[in-house]
Amino acid sequence: MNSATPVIKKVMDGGRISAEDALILVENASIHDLGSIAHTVRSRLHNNKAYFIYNQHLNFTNICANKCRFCAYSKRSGEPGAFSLSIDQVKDMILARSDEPIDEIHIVGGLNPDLGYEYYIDMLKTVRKLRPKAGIKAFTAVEIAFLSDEYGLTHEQVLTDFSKAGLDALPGGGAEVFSPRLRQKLCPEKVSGKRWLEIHETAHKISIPTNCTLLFGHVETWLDRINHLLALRDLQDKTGGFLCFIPLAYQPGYNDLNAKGPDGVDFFKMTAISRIFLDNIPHIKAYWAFSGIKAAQLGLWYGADDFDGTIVEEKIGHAAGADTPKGLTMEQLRSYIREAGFEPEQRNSFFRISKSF
Ligand code: V47
Ligand code: SF4
Repeated sequence: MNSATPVIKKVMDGGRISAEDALILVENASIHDLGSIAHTVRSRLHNNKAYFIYNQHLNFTNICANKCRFCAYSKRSGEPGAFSLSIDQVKDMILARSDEPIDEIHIVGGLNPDLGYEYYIDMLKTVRKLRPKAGIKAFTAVEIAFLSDEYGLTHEQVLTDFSKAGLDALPGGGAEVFSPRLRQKLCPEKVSGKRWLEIHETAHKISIPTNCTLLFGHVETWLDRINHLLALRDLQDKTGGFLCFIPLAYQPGYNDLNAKGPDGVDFFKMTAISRIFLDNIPHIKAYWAFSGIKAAQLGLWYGADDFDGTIVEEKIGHAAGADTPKGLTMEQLRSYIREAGFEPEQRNSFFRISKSF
């Protein structure tokens, strides 16, 4: 008997698998079996639905005090291509699309010490005023930690100030891989995995929901990946505040890491094991901007239920050579989902359905 058989049975019976079980699955189950059980789990939760959102990405600066080895987006102040948007420029970017019924503004940036704490508050208030009904999903735990250190505030204070200024949710970036050994290699200046988790726990405590991610397909092993998923699942057992997990496919261009990036089989196995293992996180995202549209469509058959959104315009993966479009229209999103064999459901930042088709 294949050692994966009892683990497959456990999943099919609705049981929770251990980290050891997950390793057995990824090492011994065929990609078809993995896809099939991930699809069963996904269908129990979401039937034939696949979600998407009308969103706008806003990257307000690429100047960053860190130098993560996988990042092609960040620049030093004064370097050619370095930029920071003024609050008026942020306003213009939001106003330029005021005729579109955008449901979410996704805001992230580098760690730029020249902006000041009030800049963040002003930006949130400005966006909230111009887009009173949209969800504002802004600032990774890495940015929250940076502001807390820079301005001598607790994580809770920063999150509370931001929530009062309009913040609705935190994106999942900055988690990378929690292994301290790998973080030392990949992003030695970045906050530890432990602190990333603490910030999300604090956000959940004060009713700010968050997303979570894993950057995969570079120098990490399956054991590193599963340990990362286990830390997320443990926190979710405690707080229930994660909305969605996003396996972020590493983009290998123009950065110092010199790693290859995941191939198709790796992408589908990673998506499937995420759905199977994270039995307490409601949504798994197939992030088309990093995986490619074709892989994201098939990702919906390997456990994913969310297709992200229009984006316009994705900058972080594209700086690292992503060859996907920088954005999609709502019509394109609907038709990619339909052509993949699923029912498109337009959602908001909290994954509440705003429109069925
Ligand atoms: O934290 C940086 C990653 C993240 C590369 O929460 C890279 O809904 C791949 O977190 N290859 C930001 N990834 C993106 C992110 C995200 C995106 C979409 C939706 C949500 C959400 C979150 O991008 C960073 C870092 O992990 N990143 N460089 C690279 N070369
Ligand atoms: Fe800075 Fe984020 Fe890039 Fe790291 S991944 S260098 S923290 S912008």
